[in-house]
Amino acid sequence: MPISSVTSQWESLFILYAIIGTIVGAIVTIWLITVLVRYRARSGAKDPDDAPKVGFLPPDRGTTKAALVMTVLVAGILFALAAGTFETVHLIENPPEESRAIKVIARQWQFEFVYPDGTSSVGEVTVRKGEPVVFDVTSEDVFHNFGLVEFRVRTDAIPGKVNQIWINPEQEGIYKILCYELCGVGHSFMSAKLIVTG
Ligand SMILES: [Cu+2]
Repeated sequence: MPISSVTSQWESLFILYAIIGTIVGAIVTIWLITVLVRYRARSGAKDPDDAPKVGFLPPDRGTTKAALVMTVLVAGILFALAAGTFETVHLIENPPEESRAIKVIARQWQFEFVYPDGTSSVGEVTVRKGEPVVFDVTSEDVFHNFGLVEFRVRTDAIPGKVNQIWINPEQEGIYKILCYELCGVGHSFMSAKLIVTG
C-alpha cells in the first residue's frame, strides 16, 4: 500500500525518467567507447575514403532513414515524458473537493497548523488515514518552503500568498516535515511532524 496516491504517482514518474535516462545514457556511453576503440589511431593506418579533407565539401554520410527513425524515437520519448509530467502536475495541483483544509503558517523558525475548527498547534499536525487533506500554506515573514519529506510533495510559503498541496495518507505513522527554503540562521532546525492516525 503506497503512503499516498500523489506520492506513488510522483514516484512512478521519477522511476520512468530514471529508467529512460539510464537506458539512453548506457547506449550513448557504449556507442562512444565502441567508436573510440574501433576508429582509434593505428600506426600506418590510412584515413577512410570519405574522411573530410581541407578545402573540399564532405560527401553525404548516413541515411535519411536513420535520421527519421532517431527523430521519431526521440520525439516519442519526450512526448511520453511530457504527457506523464502534465498528468502528475495536474493531480498534485488539484486536491479532491472533499479534502479537509488545514492552514499552514510558516515563520522563523516553525510551522503552525490551524485546523478547520479553529484550534491550532505548532510543530506537529495530525491527520486521519484515508482522508484527503489539503494544506493552505502561507508565511508570516520571509520565504519558506513546506515539504512533506516521505510524501514527496512541497510548496513555497510566501507572505501574502496561499499555495496548496494535498495528500491522501493511506498509512498510519509519523512523518517528517521540513523547510526547504533557506530562511535564516534557524533554517536547518525548522521542522515539524505529520502524524497520521487510524
Ligand atoms: Cu523556513
